[in-house]
Amino acid sequence: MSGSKIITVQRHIIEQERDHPEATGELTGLLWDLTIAAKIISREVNRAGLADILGLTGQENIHGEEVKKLDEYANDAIIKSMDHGGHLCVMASEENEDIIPISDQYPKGKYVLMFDPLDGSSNIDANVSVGTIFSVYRRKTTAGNGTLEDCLRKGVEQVAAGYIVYGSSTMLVYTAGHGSHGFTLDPGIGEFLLSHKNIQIPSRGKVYSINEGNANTWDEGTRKYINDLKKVTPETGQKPYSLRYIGSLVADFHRNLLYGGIFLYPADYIDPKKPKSKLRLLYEAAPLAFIVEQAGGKASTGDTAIMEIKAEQLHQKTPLIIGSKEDVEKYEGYFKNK
Ligand code: FDP
Repeated sequence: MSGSKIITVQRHIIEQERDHPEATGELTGLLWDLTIAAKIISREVNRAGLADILGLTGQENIHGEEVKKLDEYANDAIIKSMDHGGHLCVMASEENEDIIPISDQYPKGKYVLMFDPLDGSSNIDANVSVGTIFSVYRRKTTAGNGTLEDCLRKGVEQVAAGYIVYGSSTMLVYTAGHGSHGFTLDPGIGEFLLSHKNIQIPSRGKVYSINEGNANTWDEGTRKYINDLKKVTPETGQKPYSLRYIGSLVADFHRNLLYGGIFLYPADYIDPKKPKSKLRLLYEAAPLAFIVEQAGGKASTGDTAIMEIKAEQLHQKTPLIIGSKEDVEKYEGYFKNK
């Protein structure tokens, strides 16, 4: 074992809170509860490949209950870990059409939790990394049950955000506004240990991540930008960027956060009067934007900062261009001049 300190996520959150004497400890409790949900989901995701032989999905389990699909399982795990802690007044999930109230039997807290329980779940049968994304806001209403108004927010109002990537190991990356920090789950002791302190995304990367099959649906600016990334200019030494696209947002984002690069999911302009986006503002774009900004990167629609968009609907969709600062800024130049 090397000489560096071993810091669990719990201790890290508590120490961050100590730097803020006004903190009540509620956010610490909330984030702690979330790590429990993350461990439960991680265990289940790791067993996914055994589903057919052990009869884990689509059949009845030993209690006679039908076993749920993993995304539903993850959704339930988060709701059941979070609803009774007294930290939340309302939740919203990518899996639920409406807001999720806190049951009358439980105390209400001052925070709002929004989450995508298992993003990229269409990849799960191929053993590709998937992830959970979460976002925390302070409530706007003052008492009782939280409302839709508490959920329809601007990214800049987030107090914490994070994701868990279930990959070759399980990692949690979170920010509470003081840098983005990464923790790796040690399955032997069941603890997330600090492995990536104060992550800084390189200001420029060598990788772009986009579904190029959609090229014919892109706006002119995006098409030109992607074409230019592939150019070779011997005079300036510019080499083509490499394409890396897993098709699982958390996994693509996580790789680019650590190595540098740009992830793009632009709008579909097949009908130029009605551009259509795919990714969700509240459950995907805003939390990842908070994390990337805390790591020195940038997130944009092409002409607007993701963090500045006020949600009008719970499941609102947005274009998402996210990653290394210089790469995102360069894209914005192309997008504006399209
Ligand atoms: P999925 O459809 O597998 O759930 O938001 C959902 C998402 O995955 C992201 O994780 C991923 O980045 C994106 O969709 C992939 O979309 P395309 O298949 O259209 O490339």
